[in-house]
Amino acid sequence: MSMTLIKQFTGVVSRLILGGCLWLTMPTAFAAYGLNFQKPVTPVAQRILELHNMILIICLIIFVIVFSFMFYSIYAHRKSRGYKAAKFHDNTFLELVWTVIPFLILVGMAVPSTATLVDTYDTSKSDLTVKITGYQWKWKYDYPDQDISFFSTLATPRDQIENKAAKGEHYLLEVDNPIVLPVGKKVRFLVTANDVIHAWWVPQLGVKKDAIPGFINEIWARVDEPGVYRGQCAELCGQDHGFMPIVVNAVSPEDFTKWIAMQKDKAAAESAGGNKTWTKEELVEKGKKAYASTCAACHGPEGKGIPGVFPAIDGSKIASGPAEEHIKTVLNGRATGKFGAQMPPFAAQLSDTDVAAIVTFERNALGSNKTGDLIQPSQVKALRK
Ligand code: HEC
Ligand SMILES: [Cu+2]
Repeated sequence: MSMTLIKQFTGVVSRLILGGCLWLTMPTAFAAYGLNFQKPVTPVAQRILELHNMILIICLIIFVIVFSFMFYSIYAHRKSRGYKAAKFHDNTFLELVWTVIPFLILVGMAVPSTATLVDTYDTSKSDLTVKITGYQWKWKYDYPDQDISFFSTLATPRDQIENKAAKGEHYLLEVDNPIVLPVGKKVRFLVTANDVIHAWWVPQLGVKKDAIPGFINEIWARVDEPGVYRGQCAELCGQDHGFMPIVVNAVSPEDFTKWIAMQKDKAAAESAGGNKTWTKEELVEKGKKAYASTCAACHGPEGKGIPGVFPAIDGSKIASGPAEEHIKTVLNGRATGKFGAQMPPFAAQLSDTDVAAIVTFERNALGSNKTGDLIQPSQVKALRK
């Protein structure tokens, strides 16, 4: 290496170190970059944080000892002082020391790590079970014992995502229906997925679990402080993988009971809606909202699609042809192979009323579509397999 190259190199390194030191001394930098863990709110999250701190300190001590020793040796025994290296080998005592000490350190780290791991997997004696299912790109929460089930989708307005509006405080970390948990109760999560691999991750709960189609993974949390805790899907699960956040609402057991009752009322109202006859305005209004949360991710907020990947609904032959074909496409999905993606089936995700509303909206109020017909929930019901 030539002298100028060495000079350049040391210049860059010293500037990096200087910059790093300056950055570390700025208190705002810590807040903005979130250097530490988020505040733990479950016993497991607390244990994970303590484990992390302990191991970090052990690493730091080893780092300081090893590097001090190394730099001292290089400096004190340098050639310009005429130092001559000792010529010995096979020192049984030294060899024992450098085998036994690392072994003890490793055991010292393995014992608490394993204990924490065992704790995170111990889902026994739970008070409540919630099944979590990952979908592209939303979460479904089932409370089997309470007979409740709902979807949770991103609530950030499209305008914020496309930089047409200022970003909100919880940009991309807000949902329409948060998962609600009672504080002080051990909740067992059964985590799975419907299409591709997702991962349910809420840092403050100390929970991160892969959601894999065909498998059910178990994990648990006991939230001790009421509050709102946010997380995200932690898997590259498709084009909108950053758009399936998680919001956990931890409430008192009394509020939880009230919430359960409210969900039941909502479900009853929804199934009553399946039997009633709707007006076109009602359907279009409901359908517009449901389209935005369920279909717009692929077909676009204005139904323009993405050429070659997602067909446009605005001007689509199906959305202007016979209604039966349109409804069936939504219920059963489609994969003609002509596009870079598949249309997933929505029969299990959407109620008859939702499908009727979305299809009516698409046929009458999306882009230039204007068939003039309206679809009732009973028509959707008749087409379900
Ligand atoms: C994950 C992405 C995705 C989502 C979400 C999605 N679709 Fe699709 N959709 C597709 C793809 C891809 C096709 C083309 C499938 C094919 O023909 O091979 C398609 C096709 C369609 C078609 C037929 C269009 C035509 O002219 O061929 C309609 C109608 C439709 N979707 C409606 C909906 C509705 C209503 C929703 C919301 C309930 C929805 N889609 C949600 C990906 C999606
Ligand atoms: Cu995901």
